[in-house]
Amino acid sequence: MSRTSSGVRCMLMRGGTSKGAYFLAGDLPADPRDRDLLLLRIMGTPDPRQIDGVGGAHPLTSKVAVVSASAVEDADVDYLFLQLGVDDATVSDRQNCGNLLAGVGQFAVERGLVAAGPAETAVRIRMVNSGSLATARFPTPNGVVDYTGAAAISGVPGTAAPVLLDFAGTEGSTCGSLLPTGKLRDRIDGIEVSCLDNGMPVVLAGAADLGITGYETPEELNANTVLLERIQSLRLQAGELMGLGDVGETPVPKTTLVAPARNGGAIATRTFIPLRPHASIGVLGAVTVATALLLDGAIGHDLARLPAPGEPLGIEHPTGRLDVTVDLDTTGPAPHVVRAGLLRTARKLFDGTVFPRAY
Ligand code: NQM
Repeated sequence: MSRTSSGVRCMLMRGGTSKGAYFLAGDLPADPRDRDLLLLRIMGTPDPRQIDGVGGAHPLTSKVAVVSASAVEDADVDYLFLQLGVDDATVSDRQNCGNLLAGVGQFAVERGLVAAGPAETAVRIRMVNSGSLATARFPTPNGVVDYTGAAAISGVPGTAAPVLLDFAGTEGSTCGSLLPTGKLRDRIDGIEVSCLDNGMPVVLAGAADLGITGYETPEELNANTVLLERIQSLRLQAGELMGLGDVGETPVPKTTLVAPARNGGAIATRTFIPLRPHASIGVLGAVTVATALLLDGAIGHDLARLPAPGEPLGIEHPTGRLDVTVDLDTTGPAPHVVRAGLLRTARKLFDGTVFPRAY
């Protein structure tokens, strides 16, 4: 264990459109309570500016990945995602993060958990939060991780090496089933919603039903306190219906408001995590929204411009578009997700020793 009384080995990475601190599990306390208290001190939570830690003062930059050699045969590494609060001293393992996931394979090679291939490396990752499996495939010319490349993703300036993510078993990640309320639609506060979990528990509603266009900026949405109150009411009731209990203090379910696509995609989205407007959309959030679009009767299906079968669904968001492929088997009594995939990029920002603030 490379932990001293004052410092902990840590790599800061951008994963997709998020940023977080990556640790080897062995470099952190084994007891989850001690681990979480240490992580709060490292990230600078609770404090709206996280000024005394390495957190970035937003849920998208207050994230932690804990990585270890996998305990199961069909994976190379285990990845536990922890969402740290910014203003609140909370650490939650109740959701996945497909964005930080994008950096896990490269981190595993850098730390020697997985041997790099001569040209590219595929790392099989068990997402501990849900038990789902993902494969990350990325370039490793001459056996070394190369972060440079020509892949561009919306919400991140410039280009980087492509990380291809392929998911299996994401259905019911947190709630146990794809349609946790047992229905394609529910009615809450007089509005039709769909509650789905294909990697991320999401409540979908029509933007127009909540009195917005669905094309507002995150700043405009953040200033709309009436809207935020309505979203909180929706998600609190949806949380109960989805079997998640009282979700007042937890980051899931997220809410995504949908409107017709405007930029060549399948649908336009505005997502709240859980109340802060997302600058783009989460990876597994997008996978879940794309799944809803394919289900006749779910919110979004009728608004969507669906591509030819097998083609990616363009999920438009405030800073661009995330293209997702979802293979859905609808031949049985209930729809079943076969696989999902998408492209991300990730980058090592800093590798060294992080110093937690004193209590
Ligand atoms: O949905 C935001 C993000 C996420 C999580 C969130 C994510 C995902 O943008 O898989 O990536 O929903 O909290 O990183």
